[in-house]
Amino acid sequence: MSTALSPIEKVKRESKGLRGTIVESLRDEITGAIAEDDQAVIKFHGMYQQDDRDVREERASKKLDRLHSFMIRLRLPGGFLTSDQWIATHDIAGENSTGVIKITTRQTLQLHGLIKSKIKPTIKAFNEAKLDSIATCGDINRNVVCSAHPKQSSIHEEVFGYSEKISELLMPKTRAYYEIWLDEEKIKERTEEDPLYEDRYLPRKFKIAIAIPPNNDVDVFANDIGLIAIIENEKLIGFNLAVGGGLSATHGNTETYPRLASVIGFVAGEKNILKTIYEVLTIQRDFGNRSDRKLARLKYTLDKYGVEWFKEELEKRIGFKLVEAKSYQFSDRKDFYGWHKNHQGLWYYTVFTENGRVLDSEKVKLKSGLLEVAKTNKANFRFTCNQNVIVADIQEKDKASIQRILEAHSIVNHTESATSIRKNSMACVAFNTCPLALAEGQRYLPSLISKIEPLMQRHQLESEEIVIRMTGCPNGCARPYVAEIGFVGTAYGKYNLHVGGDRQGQRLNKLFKESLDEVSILNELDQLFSDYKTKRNTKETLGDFAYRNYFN
Ligand code: SRM
Ligand code: SF4
Repeated sequence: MSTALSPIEKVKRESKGLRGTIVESLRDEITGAIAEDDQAVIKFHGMYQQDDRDVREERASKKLDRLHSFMIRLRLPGGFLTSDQWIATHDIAGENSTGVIKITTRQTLQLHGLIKSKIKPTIKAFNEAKLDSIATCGDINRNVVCSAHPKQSSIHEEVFGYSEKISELLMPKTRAYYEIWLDEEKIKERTEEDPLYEDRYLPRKFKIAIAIPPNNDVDVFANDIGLIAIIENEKLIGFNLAVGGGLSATHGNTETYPRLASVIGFVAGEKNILKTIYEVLTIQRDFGNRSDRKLARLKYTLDKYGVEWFKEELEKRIGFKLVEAKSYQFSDRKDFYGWHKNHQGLWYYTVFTENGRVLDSEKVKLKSGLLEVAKTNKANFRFTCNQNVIVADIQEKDKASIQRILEAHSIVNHTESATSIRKNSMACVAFNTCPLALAEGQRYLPSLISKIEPLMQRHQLESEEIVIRMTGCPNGCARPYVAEIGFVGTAYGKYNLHVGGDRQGQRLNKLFKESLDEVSILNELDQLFSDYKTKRNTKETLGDFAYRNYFN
């Protein structure tokens, strides 16, 4: 096994505080791309260089360069925007990108298709709206996600506050973002010492989620750190700490695997909670694999050294013992569509946003409708890890007028008429922008679901809320390994079929059939639904049934 540092390690260390040669790359008008090393550095500023894969081959045959553009991802801890910020995002998307606003599986927004010269104006415009994209990509802590729906609990605001505090705590200290994109003057004397990230940052990306039981809408166990809010007598008393979750695997590389986070204890009090999170990162910084990026996530560090070792090392660094984990129970992992009221009497409408794509279609004028809602200034916007938007914090007196806007743009009808399986589905971006896609994701799943719906009807299963997810490659961006039915792309038009995940995201599914085309997928599902219908136990979910029936 090689112990040489991976090339990205050198790029990070030599990046002069994440500056690299981005400024020079931006000035280069000969190409729409940026220098190779800068492509790694720019990720820490929340951007990816991409190219339009639909035209890649055609352009190559004409000896043309790839059609480069950039994707930008916002930092939105807990997934919250004010109405003014939504309007700004809408306008920026229209002026600078493809126009589609993409809600991600980590509760934030992405814009695609920015050409190089539009990056700076985009970041400036976001900055005016008090939004940034710092550290949403790269080997660093990413967007901190939090249970989305305030109906969930009276302590929602307090827990949501933690997502902001954690995000702040784990931000890089460099001013590179402000200098490069916002023309902040470079002050030579300014020290940029970063005790957490030093100059090497983390060995790999790092993800944190906070769940408020009984809903695991954030898929808390799929994260490097999962915090499970423990509530007693309507008060937040602290969090159970889970570490070492991560989903990616690489086809053909048996050293890689999805792993759910292990719950290692309970921690109370803001100071101790933040200290604990911080030190989990320092352990990963110091012990994570910096040679092989495929084995560099915290889950591999944990499995290499052992959970007990990890706990001891953590307790040494934090200076106190973790308490034994408290009991908790998850009963769901879903979004509560339609209207709901929270404990303060404020109203929330969760809009079904298929695969998180906010755009106007013939059926539903989602983008125009949300803009009109925002213009009333009577609602905020919250995003969910199931890729939906919640029109939020609406006062009783304003509810009827918001309802009228949602109806006029067919948003209510779209949300109410979608089938259960569609409303519980998710797909990753994949083609045409993702450079790693082997198969389609969000462009294909909706049509596949249209073919699965009649099967469900035939077996009288249409009211079942089965969690179904698809990704265009094994990286797992739509978390297919914790779905009841998961599709993982292997080649164009081919998917591995995984079944047997539970409904709450507490058990990984298993590979059931390999590299199926559409006809085979539908045949397999037909058989699965038939078995389920005839052999299931009372109230048994499809995932539990499949696990019991096929793998035990
Ligand atoms: Fe992801 C890489 C999209 C959530 C695991 N992911 C990518 C890239 C950036 C491709 C790349 O490296 O160039 C994709 C950009 C596509 C595009 O054109 O937009 C991409 N990931 C997404 C999003 C947008 C999917 C979506 O449709 O919503 C999600 C953005 C989340 C966010 O807002 O930050 C997204 N990615 C996830 C998740 C789910 C999660 O975090 O809950 C996972 C699995 C969980 C995990 O991290 O283990 C995930 N993405 C990956 C990986 C594998 C990481 C690993 O451990 O090996 C990669 C590839 C990599 O990092 O090398 C990846
Ligand atoms: Fe791209 Fe693969 Fe992630 Fe889908 S799962 S967005 S194809 S990296």
